[in-house]
Amino acid sequence: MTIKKAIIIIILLALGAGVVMYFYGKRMAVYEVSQTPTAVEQAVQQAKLKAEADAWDTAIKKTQSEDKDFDGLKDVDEAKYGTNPEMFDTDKDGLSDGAEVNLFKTNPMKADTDGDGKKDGREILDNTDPNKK
Ligand SMILES: [Ca+2]
Ligand SMILES: [Ca+2]
Ligand SMILES: [Ca+2]
Ligand SMILES: [Ca+2]
Repeated sequence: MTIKKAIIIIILLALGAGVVMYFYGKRMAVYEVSQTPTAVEQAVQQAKLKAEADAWDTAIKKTQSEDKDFDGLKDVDEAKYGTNPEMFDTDKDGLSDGAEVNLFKTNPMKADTDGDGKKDGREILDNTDPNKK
């Protein structure tokens, strides 16, 4: 092996090592960036959370403007049924006004819709029909 050949081999080896180190360094840089959220990503995340919170807030306010006592019956409907728009369970039978009207079809103004001596809420718990004696 001539000295010239040996030098060329050494240069090639050095180049190869340099290329490897170069790509390794780049990969590490990419890895670090992907592990640490950038300020932009954090801002985007925060904006998303805020938008979500705002959406909830709007939804709650909208519900409250239509259904003050959150019983599932809108204020306009409470006026129709004669129930108290500020009372969750107007006849105090254990069922909310909304549940009586929409779910059980019982009278939201009468604690004992069928008059059998058992309140509507009790009948639902006992699995009996609150609309039938
Ligand atoms: Ca209501
Ligand atoms: Ca009720
Ligand atoms: Ca009732
Ligand atoms: Ca009853």
